[in-house]
Order: sequence, then C-alpha cells, then structure tokens
Amino acid sequence: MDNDSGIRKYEHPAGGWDALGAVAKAIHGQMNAISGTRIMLRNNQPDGFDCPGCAWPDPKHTSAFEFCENGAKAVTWEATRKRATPEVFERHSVTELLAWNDHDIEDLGRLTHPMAYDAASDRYVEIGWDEANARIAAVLNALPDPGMAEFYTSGRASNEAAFLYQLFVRAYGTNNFPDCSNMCHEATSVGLPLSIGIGKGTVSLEDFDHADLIISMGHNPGTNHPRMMTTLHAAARRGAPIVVFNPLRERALERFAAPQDPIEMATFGSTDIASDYLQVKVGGDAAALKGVMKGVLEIDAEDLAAGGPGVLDRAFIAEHTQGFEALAEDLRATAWHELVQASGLGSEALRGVARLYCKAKAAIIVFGMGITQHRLGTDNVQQISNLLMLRGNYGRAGAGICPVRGHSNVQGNRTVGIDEKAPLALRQGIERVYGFAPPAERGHDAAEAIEAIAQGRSKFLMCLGGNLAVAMADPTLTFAAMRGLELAVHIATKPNRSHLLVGRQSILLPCLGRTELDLQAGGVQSITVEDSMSMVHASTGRLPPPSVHVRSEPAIVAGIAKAVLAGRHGIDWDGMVADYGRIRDGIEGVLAGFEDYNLRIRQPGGFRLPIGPAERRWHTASGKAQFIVMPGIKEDPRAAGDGVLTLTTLRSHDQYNTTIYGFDDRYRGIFGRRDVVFLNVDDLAVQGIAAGDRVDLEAVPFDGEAAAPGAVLRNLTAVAYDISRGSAGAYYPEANVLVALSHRDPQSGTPSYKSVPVRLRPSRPTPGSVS
Ligand SMILES: Nc1nc2c(c(=O)[nH]1)N[C@H]1C(S)=C(S)[C@@H](COP(=O)(O)OP(=O)(O)OC[C@H]3O[C@@H](n4cnc5c(=O)[nH]c(N)nc54)[C@H](O)[C@@H]3O)O[C@H]1N2
Ligand SMILES: Nc1nc2c(c(=O)[nH]1)N[C@H]1C(S)=C(S)[C@@H](COP(=O)(O)OP(=O)(O)OC[C@H]3O[C@@H](n4cnc5c(=O)[nH]c(N)nc54)[C@H](O)[C@@H]3O)O[C@H]1N2
Ligand SMILES: [Mo]
Repeated sequence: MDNDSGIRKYEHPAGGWDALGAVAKAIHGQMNAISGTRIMLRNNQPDGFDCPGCAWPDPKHTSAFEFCENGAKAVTWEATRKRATPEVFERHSVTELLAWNDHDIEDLGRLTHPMAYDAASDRYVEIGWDEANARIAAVLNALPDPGMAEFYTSGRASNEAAFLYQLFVRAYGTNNFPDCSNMCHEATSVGLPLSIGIGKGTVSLEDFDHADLIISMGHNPGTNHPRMMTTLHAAARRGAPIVVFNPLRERALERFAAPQDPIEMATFGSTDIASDYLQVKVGGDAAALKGVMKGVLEIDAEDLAAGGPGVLDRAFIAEHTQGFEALAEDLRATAWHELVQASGLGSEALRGVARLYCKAKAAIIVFGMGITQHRLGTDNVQQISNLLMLRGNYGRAGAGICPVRGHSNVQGNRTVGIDEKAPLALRQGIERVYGFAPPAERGHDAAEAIEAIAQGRSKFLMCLGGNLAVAMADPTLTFAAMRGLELAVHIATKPNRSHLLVGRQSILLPCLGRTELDLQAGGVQSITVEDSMSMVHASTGRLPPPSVHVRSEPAIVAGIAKAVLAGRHGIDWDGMVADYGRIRDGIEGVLAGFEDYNLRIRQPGGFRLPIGPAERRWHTASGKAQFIVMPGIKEDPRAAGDGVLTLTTLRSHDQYNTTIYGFDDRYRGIFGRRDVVFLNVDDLAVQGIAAGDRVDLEAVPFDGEAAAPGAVLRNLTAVAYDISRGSAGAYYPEANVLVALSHRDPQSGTPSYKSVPVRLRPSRPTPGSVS
C-alpha cells in the first residue's frame, strides 16, 4: 500500500539502528536528554532500579548498558517531565477528558496531588491525604459485608506494597483480589500446579545457554520482552534450532540485529532467529502440540521396531510421572487429519518438529499470551508440559518450561499473597505472624469482580495501579459497572480512562514510580521484585519524586489500613513503612522460601525462590508429575468455513498494555494509526474484500455464550498480512468491545482475548454511528 495510508512493509531486521533511534525519540518526547541517558544507564544494573517494562530476568554480569527499546519507553514514560496537577484537572472536566484517546489522557503526565471527584463541577479537585483516607474508611466500614469490596492489583507493585496490601485486605475481611494476572498468565498458574506442582517457570537464564532446542509459542519478544532477544540471538548464533508457533509473522522472531553487538550494528547485519516458523491457526496450539506428541510416539515406535532404545525418556516417565498410558491412548485415538484441520499445520511440519525435538538432548518451551488467553488456555499450558515430560525435559540443565510473564513484578505479587484463592499456607503464616485468622473462602478474580460490580453485589473498588476497566473484556458492560460504584479508589502514577469512569465517589492517589527516591522515616528504602525465573532482587530509585505530595505505595496502603482498621489486629503499619526491611521480615515469617530475605537481597542478582521441578520434586497430589489428557482438540466445536474468522487481539510495538506510547507498529509495517485488521490474502479474496478496504468486525456468539452486546468494531482498514488462514488480528484494547465478559477459560477464568469469533463485512457508514 502507499505511504499515505501508513501501511508499508518493514524490510529491516528487528532491533538494530531503528531501535536506537526510537530510544532517542522516547527520551526527547518526555524528558531532557542528559538525565534521560543517565537513567537508562541505571536500568537493570545491580545497584539501580528494576525496569518497570517486563519480567525478563537480568543476566548476572549485566553489560554496561542492557539495552532495550521498550524498556526505555517504559522508563521515560514514567520519568516524564509532564505533570497532571490540580490546575490541569481544573482546566478539563471529566466528561471532556473521557473524549480523549488513551495516549492523550496518560500523556497529561504524573499525578501530583490526591484528588477527589466533584460531581457539581464534573472535575477532579485536590483533597488532603487524611481526608482521602477518612472517606475510604467511612465507605468500607459502612459496607454490610467485606465481600462487597474489590481490591485490584496490577503487576508493577513491589513485593513490599503487595504484601502490605493483601495483609490490609485480609485484615479487613475479604479475599476479593482481582489482579492483572487473572487476565494474563492465570492459565499457567492454574494449569502447571496440577501438572508439575508449581505455577511458575522452571528454567533459569543460564539454561538457555545449554538448550539444544527452543520452542517459542505465542509470544512476541521483539516488542514485549526485548531483552529476551539477546538470549534468543545468542542461542541462534550457536546453532540451537528455534521453532516458532505463531499465526503472524513477527519480524523479531525472523531476524534480529542486536544493538549490543558492535559488528552486527556496524555492518548492518542481522541474525536469523527462527529455524522453523509454523503459522498455526489462532487457537490451534493444543492441536499442534498433540500433533507433535503424536509424532514423538511414532518416532519412538519406529526406533523400537528397528531395535533401538526408543526416544521417550522411559526412566523419567516411570520414576517421576503418572498418566502416560492415558495420554498415549488419547494421541493414538486422534487422527492426523483432525489435528491438521484444527491446527492449520501440515502433518509433515508437525512430524518435523517432533524429529527436532527427539534429537535435542535438552529443550525449553517458552510461551506467552498466544497460549494462555484462550478458552483452552489451561489445556494449552498442560499440553506443553506433557510434551516436555515425554523426554524428561525437567530438572536438567538446558531443559524446562518458561512462561514469559507480563508485568515486571506480577509473579512476585502472587507469591506474596495477591491471590483470590487464599492458599492455606499463606493463611496459616499470617495467623502465626500477625495473630488473626484471615478469611478462607475464595474471593473474586478480575472478571468475577466486574460481574459482581455490574450486578450491584460489590460497591467498592480499590486499584493498586493498572487500568482495569480498559484492560477487561466487554467495555460496554464494564464501563457501566464502574459508574455504579459507591467509591472507586485508584493508586496511580498517571491518569487513565478507568479513573474517569467515576462512581458516586472517586479518589485518585498519586504514587511514586520505581525510578524515584523513596525516603521514609528510616532513610532511603529499596523495594524487591521477582522476575519470570523466580529471581528476587532489590530495586532502588534515585530520581526526585514528581511532587512533594506524592507517596510511596507501601505508605499509601499503610495509611488506608490505619484509617480503616483503626487499631484492629494491632499491626504496626508505621513501623513497616519507616523501614521496608520490617515488611520483608513479615514476608519471611509468613512464607517459605524467603529465609534471610533482607540479607540475601544484598547479594548481586538477589536469590532464587525454590522451584521443585528444577530438582525433580513434584508438589502435586500424587507426588509425581502428571500427564494430563485434554479431551478433544478444538476450542470452537463449530465447523470452519461458515465465514467466521478467529480474531486475536495484539499489542503494537508502541504500547504497554493500555498505555499507548505512540501510533506506530514498526515491525508489522503500521505507521501513525491503530485502526487496522490483519488478514490473510486468501481470506480477503474469499470475502471479496481488497487490502485497504474499510471493514467492520462483528462479534459472533461463542457456543452458548452471549456475544458482547451490540459488539461491532467499525471502520477498520483491512491489511493483507502474513497470518494463518481463518485468523485475524486487531489491536488491544480497541478490540475489547468484541470480547464478551463470559468468553473465558472455564478452568482459569482467563478472558479468551486471543480467540474471538468474528465476522467481517464491508463498512457501511451508518448515520450517527461512532467509528
Ligand atoms: N513493550 C511492551 N512490553 C510488554 C507489554 C506491552 O504491552 N508492551 N505487556 C506486558 C505484559 S502484561 C505481558 S502479559 C506481556 C505480553 O507479551 P506477549 O505474550 O508477547 O503478548 P501479545 O503481544 O499479546 O501477543 C503474543 C503473540 O502471540 C501471538 N498469537 C496470537 N494468537 C495466538 C495463538 O492462538 N497461538 C499462538 N501460538 N500465538 C498467538 C501473536 O501473534 C503475538 O505474536 O508483555 C509484557 N511486556
Ligand atoms: N484484548 C486484550 N485485553 C487484554 C490483554 C490482551 O492481550 N488482549 N492483555 C491482558 C493482560 S496480559 C494484562 S496484564 C492486562 C493489563 O492490565 P493492567 O495492568 O490493569 O493495565 P496497564 O495498562 O498495565 O496499567 C497502566 C496504568 O498503570 C498505572 N501505573 C503505571 N505504573 C505504575 C506504578 O508504578 N504504580 C501504580 N500504582 N500505578 C502505575 C498508570 O496509571 C497506567 O495508566 O490487560 C489484559 N487485557
Ligand atoms: Mo500481562
């Protein structure tokens, strides 16, 4: 397409000079160049702050500058010079701000004062901290049942803030902990404990140096975990095959130029990343995985017939697992043609992956949202684990499972107690250390919290970060629900749309970001975070806070707790805020694995929490790793070919979840816009639509679920893209109107954001419609 449309193919490798250019632009747009560069140099350094971008771990010997374009965007966006002061809110009514796009709302800058919504003037106006806390206490203490309050967490909160938050909420009396993880890796957190006894990854960064094969499924590291590209680049360089399962061709998984590599940069060279790129159908991964496993069993049978020892790790299966026979039976009973139809991949391609897998002494399977955000999310995760178990790829160097987490501390938040399921050990630990018995009944996850609010069963919502209303499915329902709240409280760095969906009362509390100096009565404080590989380490900010009125998250949570609990349970909130070391003592007392917490965070790189499967210890009901049979192979039982496409919702290169930094998606060739839908040329031809035409996407009800009411996403430009047939891609959060709130994985509750049945039709301008 022509240049005016903002749609043109990107010919360069990912990374390289364009990435460096983008960093310079990010710094220029938000801060001054000198301080910007200085901050970047502190990012992910042993004595610096943890990057708020993603949860990929840091190498032990951090290079002088662990470069990452999107980490740089995350940091500059937080360390911006722009300020959303009371004067700014005075100039713009809430109704006016609601008409702005998500980029412009956040680009108002950092919140500087506690604010409360004033209905008479339709504006947020300044209030004092004490007044804010008193209003929160008044509403919470007047609720007839603590279960009518919801306490959301977005995964940036530190271990210290998250631990205090859950302690306060449990002392108040509920386990309603909706969190971003419920929309993200919940399928991992629910699926893996049944399979291997822990809901976390089992590999360490060093394992990638020893893997003979890496299989990457449903994640886009060039955009979402750019520091992971250094790892993949090194693996590709030493000749380890990298097999990708992804419906879309993603440039960084094809070729990458490492900005850390002077020769590659100087010569404009690049390295091929994927050795094999399998464009699975959206939602076809379970079938693809079953196909690979079926291939492994075939190779095993051939080898045995030829007098060989077979390719299964029989000793591992016998000693460490249960359920192999049932799995083998299911695979034998599933015909190749069904697997091919459901995955969109040829049987030879799947057998080829099986051959590579059987050749590898040690294999790692890495996965992201393309696996978890499906109705089959939990099944998908368990099939990955089955495949690894067939050849004993757990508890050995270079082998294991690697869920790539989203937010920089989402894994740590869950570890320290942000969990609506309220595990017994956590409750017992709290009772032991703090002397009260926390509630035991399961609370609400994120989607259930919205349902409860929509139905008037919950009246109060507090958000420790995030942008819940925009991140959640079905904004029509979700936005209306938010407006029905008695009180919404948001602890945030920057304004966003969720803050503008005001209830009867709404309060905004400004907090420090991770880059900023956190000075408390006991001196400068560090916080701690846990990365995707269970490494816990400290992070210390140094920048001056955006205003003197801004408080740290632990201080804000403790202030609210004191006002609400008014001495109940005798917890020393002030002492813990004065010295976060005391919060860590509390964590150590409550949870296993944190022995000598304050000491061990001083060692460079921190320490690793215990991961049973890495030592072949399985904390499952049977004490063994479980092969788990998934019945059937498809998410959507309907036959294909009735014109229904499966839509997946994607992040662009210029966004962080609901935070829209800019309007380019460079690697996918989209510039200055987000109103596009990626389609396969053959699907376009069948539907009689040309690339560049305007189309509408209409939600199709899924098998007994209600479609999101009135759900049509209008006036998108059709982009001919290298995407598997029957699949379509559009950007999150815009496409969330098409996702029904009930469209979720029945096992984990994860919204099925990555398999939404839709119909495509040419756009017809409807009078009065908004596009
Ligand atoms: N810069 C930046 N960094 C981020 C984020 C961000 O928004 N911006 N978000 C953070 C968060 S919270 C998270 S959870 C992670 C998200 O990181 P990712 O897991 O990479 O998430 P997505 O970008 O949503 O999409 C993942 C990939 O899955 C593919 N995919 C879609 N559907 C399917 C499918 O059915 N099967 C398969 N195999 N693949 C599919 C898409 O083509 C895409 O390449 O990144 C974190 N890091
Ligand atoms: N359709 C579709 N929907 C999705 C997804 C998808 O792939 N497709 N992905 C899902 C996933 S994986 C996730 S994780 C969720 C994300 O859901 P959330 O975590 O709720 O959303 P974010 O966009 O990350 O939140 C951004 C806001 O966090 C606040 N913030 C930033 N830094 C800080 C901080 O240090 N402290 C505090 N207190 N606040 C801060 C700012 O106000 C900012 O506006 O969205 C989910 N929604
Ligand atoms: Mo996420």
